[in-house]
Amino acid sequence: MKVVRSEKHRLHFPKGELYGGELVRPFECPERWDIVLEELTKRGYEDCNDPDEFDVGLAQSIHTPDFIEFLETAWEQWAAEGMKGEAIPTVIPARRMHSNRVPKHIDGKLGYYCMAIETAITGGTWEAAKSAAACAITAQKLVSAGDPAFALCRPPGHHAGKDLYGGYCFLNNASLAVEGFLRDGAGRVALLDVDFHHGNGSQDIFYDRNDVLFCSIHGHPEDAFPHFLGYSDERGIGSGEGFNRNYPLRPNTEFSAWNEALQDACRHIQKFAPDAIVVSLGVDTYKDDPISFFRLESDDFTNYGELIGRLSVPTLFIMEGGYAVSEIGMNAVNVLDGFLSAWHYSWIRFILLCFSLWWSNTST
Ligand code: Q9C
Ligand code: ZN
Repeated sequence: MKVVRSEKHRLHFPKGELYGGELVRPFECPERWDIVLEELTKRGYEDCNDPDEFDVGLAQSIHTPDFIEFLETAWEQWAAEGMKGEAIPTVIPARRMHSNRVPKHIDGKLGYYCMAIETAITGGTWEAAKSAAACAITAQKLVSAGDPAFALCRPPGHHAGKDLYGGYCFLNNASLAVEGFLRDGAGRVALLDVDFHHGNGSQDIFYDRNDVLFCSIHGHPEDAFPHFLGYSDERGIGSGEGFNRNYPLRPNTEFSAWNEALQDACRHIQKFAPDAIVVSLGVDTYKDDPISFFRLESDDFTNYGELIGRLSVPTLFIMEGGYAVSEIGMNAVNVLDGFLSAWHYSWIRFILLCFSLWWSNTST
């Protein structure tokens, strides 16, 4: 399995995240990336520190062109207004206000495009977001060419919608990869989101489509961020009906219950018979995650990686959340190791099957 990553992620590191009424050091920090890479290197993963250029055309088929232009110019506009801090909205188009007229002033624009205000925009944010998207697409090409891959994306992406940023996300890296697979000839792609938080952005992007099956296992929106999406009755719309599956789970959920949800999701994925699977890999389901409430242990990550590997479908892993920084490497790479053990095993089974067919042919 190859790893695609870019040093440019460091260009995005706001000083402040609005949390509990205070500006704290962001949970989504560059050390997360360092620790995952360190673990990958330790376990002998092949490192490709060289993503291709960011593909704007592809991005425009996932995000609206005005949103992309906003991300590109937000910092300039903010700085031009003489603002002293990092760019954070203060006004949001709430009920009965205009929510489809893009404001001219940057304060209005930020509120228009934001889904959660903990996420600040800085001078380096756009470059970093583009580099994460480029990693996802480069890794998708590797998978299309026949090898499983891991995109060590930072900033993450699954909260970013067609025209929404927030929840630490700007461009939806996993959705871009899904679109990449479809462009390269896949007929159907499954997007499996195992991050602790509901992948509201990915759901938003593919909600009316039947060529992408989206499955998400996450903290129940009654109890957890993003609060306004992720209920089990959200099943897709129009021809997309039945192609969106949410598994909201309650506080303190242990691996056994979490794994049952994953098994159900895997059954649906199998029935869907995708040409590729993209996994939104957040490891904030870990028991000691500082902002989440599931109870997975480090070994459980290996275990569910195997389950995904047994699907025997070309698979791309995209890094999303995970904020227990010292354990993020072990947990994320455990999923990859688990996947690879089952993946290799399924090839051995396949070769044995071919051999036994050949043998029974020649011996009769
Ligand atoms: N009290 C990702 O994992 N804040 N984003 C939650 C909880 C936002 C998480 C506050 C969490 C965003 C990619
Ligand atoms: Zn998360």
